[in-house]
Amino acid sequence: MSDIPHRRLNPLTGEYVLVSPHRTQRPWQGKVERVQETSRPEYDPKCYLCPGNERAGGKSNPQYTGTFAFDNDFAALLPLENSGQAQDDPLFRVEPEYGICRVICFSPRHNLSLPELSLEEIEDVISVWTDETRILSGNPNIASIQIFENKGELMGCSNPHPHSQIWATQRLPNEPAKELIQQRAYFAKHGRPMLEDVASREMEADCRAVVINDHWVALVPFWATWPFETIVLPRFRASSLLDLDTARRKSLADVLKRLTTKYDNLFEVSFPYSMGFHQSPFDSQDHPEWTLHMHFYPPLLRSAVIRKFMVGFEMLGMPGRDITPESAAERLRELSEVHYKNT
Ligand code: H2U
Ligand code: ZN
Repeated sequence: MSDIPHRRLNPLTGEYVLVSPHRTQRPWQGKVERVQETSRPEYDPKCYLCPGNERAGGKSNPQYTGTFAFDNDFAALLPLENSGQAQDDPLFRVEPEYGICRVICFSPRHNLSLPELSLEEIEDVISVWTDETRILSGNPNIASIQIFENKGELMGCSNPHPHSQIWATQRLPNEPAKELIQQRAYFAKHGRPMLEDVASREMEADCRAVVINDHWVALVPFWATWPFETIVLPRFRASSLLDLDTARRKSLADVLKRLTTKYDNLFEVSFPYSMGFHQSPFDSQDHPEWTLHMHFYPPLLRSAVIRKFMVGFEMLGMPGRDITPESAAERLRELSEVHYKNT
């Protein structure tokens, strides 16, 4: 199968991806292009996320020394319930949407990124994500919480200061909504959560796993679309961050540090991506079908500058890839877990 074009089903979304491995007989023959990374200061007086600085919205940041969370000054959603006008037209439907947008700084240090933080610092970030989830999920108008990091100019990130965002909404956005339908159907048919079965099958198969520890596995999914896409799965039952104890938060920090270090080492560049958690809906129903997981969607393909574009057939037909998920996983697995800046 590995050399012949085929399509693979993504059981989480119900959508297919086209795999065309014959197009890259030797995917790594091209020379690795390096980019000169400009070094950034620990503190940037012009950065709106650095401690003590004034933000674009006019508020000032405290002299924070660890993590720092605040309401997004330019929120995409407003905390006003049912304020807008609904329009029940089959062709021009409108539904008002309520939401809360937060920004979470990982560190006061302007020039660090996730893999460069200590394990304790990453654990603190996970604890803040968990606390935010607890508070937001207690709001009766919130049903879905997206925690994500947009990293790198390539991903449209506006500021290199290490930070993530949270958008909490009244309804499920498209991606979690698809995942809910698919996980529910699998659970109804097999009596087990889909992603628990994926994690145990992948542990047996051992050809797509990239980083493993006692509680977590990070792997290139069988159905990956982006060249070096990964999914982080728990090896225990959990449907949201609220289900993690201290040991599991600690070991998640370990997996995140090792995975993002490998990512940086792949092309020796601070690796751009969008990553985030998919937690169960917070809609006061039970969600035995749902497994907490993280997606990493990095755009780079062959070097620090050559990225994948989702265009042409991929926009009009279906997403596709040339290098197989198995060869991407092998490549990531071989990489060192010592950050290239420290060697
Ligand atoms: P990125 O993660 O894409 O870089 O976006 C940073 C967020 O920070 C963005 O949503 C917010 C923007 O609205 N922001 C503030 O809340 N205050 C500011 O002073 C500038 C940016
Ligand atoms: Zn900064």
